[in-house]
Amino acid sequence: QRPAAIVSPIAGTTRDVLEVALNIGGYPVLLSDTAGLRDTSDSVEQEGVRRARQRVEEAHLSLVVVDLTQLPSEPQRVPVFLKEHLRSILEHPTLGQESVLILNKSDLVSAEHKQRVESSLQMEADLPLVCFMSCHTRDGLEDLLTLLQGRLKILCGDPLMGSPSLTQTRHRILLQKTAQALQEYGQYRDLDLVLAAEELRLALGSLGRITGRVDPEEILDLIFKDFCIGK
Ligand SMILES: Nc1nc2c(ncn2[C@@H]2O[C@H](COP(=O)(O)OP(=O)(O)OP(=O)(O)O)[C@@H](O)[C@H]2O)c(=O)[nH]1
Ligand SMILES: [Mg+2]
Repeated sequence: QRPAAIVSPIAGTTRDVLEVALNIGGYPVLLSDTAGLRDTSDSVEQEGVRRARQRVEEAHLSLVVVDLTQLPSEPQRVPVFLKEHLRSILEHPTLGQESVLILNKSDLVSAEHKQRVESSLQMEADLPLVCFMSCHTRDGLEDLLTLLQGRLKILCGDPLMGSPSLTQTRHRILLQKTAQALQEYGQYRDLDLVLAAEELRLALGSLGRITGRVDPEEILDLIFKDFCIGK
C-alpha cells in the first residue's frame, strides 16, 4: 500500500513490468504492474504491451483495471461492453476464470450510478469477479484485499488445512534432521565424497519417512554411477 509506479494522466505511462512483493493475508504474492493493453503506434509502448501480455500468460491471477468513467453511461450496456473489452485484451477466454475486474475511479461517479452499474453486473455469469474501488480515496481497497485473499486461498490451498503445514512433531523433527544432513552434505561435498553421499542418504531417509517415497538402492545406484565409487 505504498506508491510504487509512476502515475500520470498520459495514457501509456507504464512500459516496463514493475514487480512488488506483497504479503496478502499471509500469502506471498508477486504483483506485476504492466503497460495498459491497448493499440499503439509507439514502438517502445508496443514492447511494453508485448511484455504485459506475456506476464498475463504466466500469472496465476490477473487484475484487469478499467476506468469507470470510460464505461457506457447507460448501466444496462456495461456488461456487454466489459465482455467485449475483456475479449479484446485477453487472448484466451478461459483467463476470465482467473481474473478479477477492478472498476477504478469510483470517486468520479455518483453513488447512484455506481449502484446501477453494480446491479447490472450482478446477474452476469460469464464475467470475472468485479470489484469497485478508488485509488485516490482508497475506497474499496479493503474489499479488494479480502477478495484477493479468498482467491489466493483457493489457488495456494489453505495453510491451516491439509498436509503441507507442520502440525506433527514427528514431521518437524524429521525435517530438522533432513536440513541438518543437507548442511553436512554441503560441507563434505568438496572434501570427501563418501561422507557427502552418506549425508545425502541420511537426508533422503529422513525426508522419505515423511513422504514414504524412498528407495535407497535407486539413490545409491545414482550416487555410485555419477561419482564412480566402487560398490
Ligand atoms: N480520480 C481518480 N483518478 C485516478 C484514480 N486512479 C488513478 N487515477 C488517475 O488516473 C491517471 C492514470 O493513472 P495511472 O496509474 O498512470 O494509470 P495506468 O493504468 O497505470 O496507465 P498506464 O501506465 O499509462 O497504462 C492518473 O492521472 C491518476 O492520478 C482514482 O481512483 N480516482
Ligand atoms: Mg501505469
